[in-house]
Amino acid sequence: MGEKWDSDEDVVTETRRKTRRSTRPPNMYRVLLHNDDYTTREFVVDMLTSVFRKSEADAVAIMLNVHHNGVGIAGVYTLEIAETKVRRVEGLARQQGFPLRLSIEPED
Ligand code: TYC
Repeated sequence: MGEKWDSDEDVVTETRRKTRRSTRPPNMYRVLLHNDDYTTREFVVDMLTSVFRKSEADAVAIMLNVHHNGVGIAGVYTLEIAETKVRRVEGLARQQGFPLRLSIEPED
């Protein structure tokens, strides 16, 4: 009578909810790279290889795409990783006096 926490129903409900939460894929975010007239091509390629782990060929292709179209995708990550990469690149860029801009947008 009135035993609140040991019914089979409670145990099953809590177990299922936790399992579902832990297996849901994380929300993903695009890191966008914006063109400007001052940041060197070499800096952009170097940060794409070092921070975004692109191959040299992919880095050059992304840089040229941004140079010609104004904006392009540097990579797609969870929010915390996207924010960390943006902060690292902005730090490197400012150290060298470049106005390079990046932004983050939800993938879906
Ligand atoms: N437009 C720059 C130049 O001609 C190169 C560049 C490419 C800068 C991509 C920023 O996100 C960028 N030096």
